[in-house]
Amino acid sequence: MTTQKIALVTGATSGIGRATAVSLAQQGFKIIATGRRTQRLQELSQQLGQENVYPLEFDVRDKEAVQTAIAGLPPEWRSVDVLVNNAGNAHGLSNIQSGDLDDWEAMLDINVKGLLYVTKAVLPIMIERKSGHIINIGSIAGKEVYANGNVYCASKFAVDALSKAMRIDLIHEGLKVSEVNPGAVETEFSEVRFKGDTQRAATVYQGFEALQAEDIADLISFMVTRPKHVNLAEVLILPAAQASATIINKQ
Ligand code: NDP
Ligand code: 8X3
Repeated sequence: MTTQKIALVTGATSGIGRATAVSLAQQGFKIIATGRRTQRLQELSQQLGQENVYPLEFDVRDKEAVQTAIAGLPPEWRSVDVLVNNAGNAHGLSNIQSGDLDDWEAMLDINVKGLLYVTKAVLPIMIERKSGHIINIGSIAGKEVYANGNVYCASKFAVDALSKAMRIDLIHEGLKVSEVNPGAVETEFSEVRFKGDTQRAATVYQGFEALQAEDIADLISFMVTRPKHVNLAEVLILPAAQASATIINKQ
């Protein structure tokens, strides 16, 4: 059996999840990398070494697929020490009266229910071993509502509530639960939000120095390598130019 710790990172095909997989691998973790884009999972595996990465393709909205994939982990990959619930996105940016039902469902299904499905599948492994650390990726949008953010903000407020609830419920199982709440991070996030409109997406990060995915990955690596008695329970991480969800010092 391996003595290396194992981290399962959802949404490891892009942005924060991908950078977290790379950073944790550099810290000596073996990585179960999940996402829908198989090709990208294979590329990550090639980059980090096939012995260090177990690519696991599933859509977090599909609870059977999530359960089957995690239950089917080979014994040497089963002892998940760290779960990074990162997979998620915003879909659209419009007021409540013109919001799109499919967008709303996608955000609630992926950001909230998907996080729950993955957590439910991984928890028995951690509880059995009385050890594990869950990191949920929330957002500043889970702390403050902003104009036209409605359902995305609601999904991240839910992540905030669930992180607090998990910390309470899992304390007697010996598990740590933490939440990372980033401000603006330059990833594919805005491309997804604006449905492939790369020009509009680029304007989000113009005029200031946004966080990079690696900044969040550094933080997560730090959090999961603290001594056993320490839990950084909740961290709000912003670009230096950002003061709130909507106040950004753009030049
Ligand atoms: P990216 O769009 O770069 O990455 C999103 C990741 O989520 C991809 O790996 C994608 O993988 C995965 N994902 C999306 N939908 C699904 C699905 N249905 N099933 C499985 N995986 C899915 O965005 P970020 O890296 O920025 O976002 C990561 C997290 O950080 C999200 O939870 C986001 O809300 C949060 N966040 C982002 C901020 C930002 O400014 N960028 C700020 C605060 C929080 P694939 O498409 O291959 O399935
Ligand atoms: C992503 C950050 O401000 O676009 O969660 O909602 S924001």
